[in-house]
Amino acid sequence: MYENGRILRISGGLCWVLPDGDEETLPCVARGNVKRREEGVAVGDYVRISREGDAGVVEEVLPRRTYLIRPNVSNVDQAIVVVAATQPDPNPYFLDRFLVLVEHSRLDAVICINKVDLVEPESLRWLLELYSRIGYTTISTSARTGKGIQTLSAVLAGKTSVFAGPSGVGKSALLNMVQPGHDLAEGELSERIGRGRHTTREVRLIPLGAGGLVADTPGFSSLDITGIALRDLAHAFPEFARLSLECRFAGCLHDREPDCAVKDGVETSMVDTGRYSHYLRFLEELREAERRQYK
Ligand SMILES: Nc1nc2c(ncn2[C@@H]2O[C@H](COP(=O)(O)OP(=O)(O)OP(=O)(O)O)[C@@H](O)[C@H]2O)c(=O)[nH]1
Ligand SMILES: [Zn+2]
Repeated sequence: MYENGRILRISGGLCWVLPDGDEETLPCVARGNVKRREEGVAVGDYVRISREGDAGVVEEVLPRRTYLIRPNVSNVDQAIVVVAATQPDPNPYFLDRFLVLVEHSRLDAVICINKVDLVEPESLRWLLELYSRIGYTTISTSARTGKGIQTLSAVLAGKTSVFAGPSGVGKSALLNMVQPGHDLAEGELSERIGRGRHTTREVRLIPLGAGGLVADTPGFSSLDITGIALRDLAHAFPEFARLSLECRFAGCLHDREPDCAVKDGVETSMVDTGRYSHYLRFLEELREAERRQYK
């Protein structure tokens, strides 16, 4: 009889599967046909297993809904894109770049402004308003004071999430707040198998007390957008995608085309000028990459 489960970790040639309804992972080997899969086996995969004593066999990998590379993790529902209120100051260009990658991977994006203990709440209003108007869930947190951590836990509950965002914004600190002690277990394990604590290792999904799973390694670290097709870029801007139905041309790139509803939206302040200028910069970057490729 097969059981369903989820791969939380792959190491030492074993898949550590959390069977549905269980608390402990079960070490499993992959059946030959599973090993030979072109798509491979990844952390986050939903699998069917058969149990053999204290171990098991991965018999089948179920179709993936989403798939991220670096770190390789499948079936992620949402990315928590973290920016700092200050230290470092929020950079909307990089925030939009993360959002483009998240949208292109078909994940939901949640914007988390951390380190709110360091600023007056008023100074963040523009950022929260800009992104919530587009439709993003936004939360404000402090990993130092604990403000907003309950809200963050509620957002993570029942879903599979990755943190993303620039260096130094507090991604590790937030993970430690939502799941205290996950780091400790990691250190103990590394010691037991005789490696330093800071050796690179595979991504892991950490089960949260409040339900849900979160990757212990941030996603979208490369920020490379060149895999995105020109015509897909605007789909990664939800407010453009909505307006583009009104553009005169079906394939409108919202650049130099006449009768463009997105450009009209910039004129009437329906579309934020900063977001639009970031879009044009990304578009130019993609065109440049295409030119290099065909030269
Ligand atoms: N004041 C304040 N400091 C914070 C907060 N969250 C994190 N920090 C500090 O910011 C620094 C960076 O935090 P990290 O959690 O390492 O940031 P990170 O995003 O994981 O950084 P990388 O590992 O480089 O990607 C540390 O010194 C933290 O103590 C916060 O909410 N308030
Ligand atoms: Zn257009």
